[in-house]
Amino acid sequence: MNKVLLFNPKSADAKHRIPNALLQIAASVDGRYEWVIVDGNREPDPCKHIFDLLATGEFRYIGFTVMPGPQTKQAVPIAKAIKTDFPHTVMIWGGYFPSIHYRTALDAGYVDFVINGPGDYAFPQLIDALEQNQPYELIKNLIFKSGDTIIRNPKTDIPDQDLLPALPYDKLDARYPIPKYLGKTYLGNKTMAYHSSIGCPFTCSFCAVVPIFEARWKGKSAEAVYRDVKYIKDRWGADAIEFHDNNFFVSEKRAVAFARLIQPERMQWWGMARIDTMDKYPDESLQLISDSGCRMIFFGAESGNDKILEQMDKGGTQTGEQILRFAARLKQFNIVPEYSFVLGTPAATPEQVMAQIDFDIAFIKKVKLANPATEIVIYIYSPVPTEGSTLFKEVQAAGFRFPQTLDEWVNPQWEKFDLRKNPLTPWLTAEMVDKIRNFETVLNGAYPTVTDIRMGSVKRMLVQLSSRLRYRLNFYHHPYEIKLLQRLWHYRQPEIQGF
Ligand code: B12
Ligand code: SF4
Repeated sequence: MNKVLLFNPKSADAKHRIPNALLQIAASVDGRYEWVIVDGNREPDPCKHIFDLLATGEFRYIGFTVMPGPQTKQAVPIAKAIKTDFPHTVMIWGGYFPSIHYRTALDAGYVDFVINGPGDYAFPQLIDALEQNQPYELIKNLIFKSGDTIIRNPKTDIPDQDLLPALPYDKLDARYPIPKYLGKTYLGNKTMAYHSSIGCPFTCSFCAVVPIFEARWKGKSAEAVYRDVKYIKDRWGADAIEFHDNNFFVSEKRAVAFARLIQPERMQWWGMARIDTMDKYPDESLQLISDSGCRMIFFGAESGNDKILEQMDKGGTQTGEQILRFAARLKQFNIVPEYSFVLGTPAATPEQVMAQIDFDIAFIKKVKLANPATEIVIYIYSPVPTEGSTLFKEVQAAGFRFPQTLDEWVNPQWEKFDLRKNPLTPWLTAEMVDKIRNFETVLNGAYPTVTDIRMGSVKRMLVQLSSRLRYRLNFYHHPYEIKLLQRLWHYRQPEIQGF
C-alpha cells in the first residue's frame, strides 16, 4: 500500500505550534495508511528530508497544508521540485489558501487536488479511491480539474467534532518531540495550541473563514476538549493553552462547562471571541471563565465606526458604543481584552478613506482610556473573496485583483499583503499606510504588549518615555526613535507572530 507524506511549510521563525491541521489529516488515515508528517518549522532543510523520503519509492500521496504568506512561499518551490523529480506522486493541497484560491493552485499544473475546507472525510475518501482505482469525481469538498474545466464539488456538513478520531500526538512526538511545541508565552512556560471547534456562525465580509465555512460552526464537547488538554498536560507537562478556534466562545454553555472542568488544573488560557456574543454572557459566567485561568481574549473589534461595522457585516449587533463599554466591563473580571482593528477599508473618495482612518485612530485612543490594559492589534484590510458581500463588490469595483499565478503570490509584495502590513489595494495611498503604521508604532511604544515576555521593565519604561508625549500630542510622524528601539529589542508583533 502506498504511503502518505504530509508537509507543513514553515509558518513562523520561532515559537512553533503543533501542526494541528496536519495532525487531524493524519488522524483521518491513521491505521489504514502509513503516514509521516514533515514539519517545515522543525526541519533545517525540509526539501531534502522530503526528497529522501520520496526516494524510497514508498510514498505516492503528498498533502500540503497552506496558509497565505510565508507558508505559500515555502510550499510553491518545494511542490514544483517534487513534481519535477517525482512526477508519479499525487499532490493534494488543503487549508485556507488553496480552499480560497483553488483556481490559481490547480492552474499551476503541479497541484492535482484541492480539499476545500475540512479534510477529515474527503482526504481518506480520495486516497481510497486512488488506491483502488475507483472514481473520485463525487467526493464532497474536492476540487480538481477535468481537462481545462475546474470541478468544485459540493461541501459536506461539518463533521461532528466528537466523532473524529483522536489526534496521533504520540506518533508526531516520535520525530518531533512535543515539548518543543510547548512554547514559553506570557500564559505559561509550556503553552499548547489546541483547536476545539471549527468554522464560525457569522459572515463578516472581510473574513477568510466565511467562504469556507459559510456560517457553520461545530465544537467538540467541553469534556472532549478537557480530555485532550489533560492528556498533553499529564504526558508532556503543558501548563497553558492557546485556543486557535476562530470563535471559541460561540456556545456559552460549552465555554462555562470547560471553565468548570479546567479550573482545578490551574492552567492559564486564551481564546478568540466576538464582543456582541460575550457581552451577552452574565457576570457569573465571565467570573467563572476568569477564575478558571482565562487571562486574555482576542476580539475582532474591527472599527468604532458603526457605518464601517455595517459594511463589514459584523452581524448587525456590534456597535462602537458596545466596544467601549465591553472593554471597561472586562476590567472587573481581570481578563485582558485583545482588540483587533481593521483599518483601510474602501470608501467613495480618498478623503473619506482618510477620514475613516482618522476616526478609528481616535477611537482606539478612547478604548485605551476605557480600559488601558486593552491590547490593540492593528491590521490593514487585505481583501478576501467573500463573493456577494457589498464590501467585496466595492473592492472589485475599485480595481483590486488577486494574483493569477502561484509564482505571483510568492513575490515579496504579495507576501506582505497577507501579513496585512502593506496591502496592494488601489484606494490606499502611501500616506494612508504610513499614517496607520506610524500610529501603530507610537501606540506600541506607549503601551508595549504584555505578550512580549522578553521585554523587561527597564526597556518598557524607556520605550514608554520616548512615546507617551507623542501619543498625547497626536504626533505620529516619522517615529524613528521608537522604531529603532523596537527593532533593537525585536519587539513582538502578535498580528504576525501569533497572538
Ligand atoms: C495557528 C494559526 C497560525 C499559526 C501557524 C500555524 C501552523 N500551521 O504552524 C501562526 C500564528 C504562525 C499563523 C500565522 C499566520 N496566519 Co494563521 N492561523 C492559524 C489558525 C488560528 C489556526 C490554524 C489551525 O491550526 N487550525 C486547526 C485545523 C484543524 O483546522 P484547519 O486549519 O482549518 O484544517 C482543516 C482544513 O482546513 C483542512 N486542511 C488543512 N490543511 C490541510 C492539508 C491537507 C493535505 C488536507 C487534505 C486538508 C487540510 O482539513 C483540516 C481538518 O479538517 C487559523 C485560524 C483557524 N482557526 O483555523 C489562522 C489562519 C489560517 N491564519 C491566517 C493568516 C492570514 C495568517 C498570516 C498569514 C497572517 C496573520 N496576520 O495572521 C500569518 C502568517 C503565516 C505564516 N508565517 O506563514 C488566516 C488565513 C486567511 C486567509 N486569507 O487565507 C487564518 C484563517 C486566520 C484568519 N481568520 O484570518 N497562523
Ligand atoms: S466573527 Fe470572526 S471568525 Fe467569525 S466571520 Fe466574523 S471575523 Fe470571521
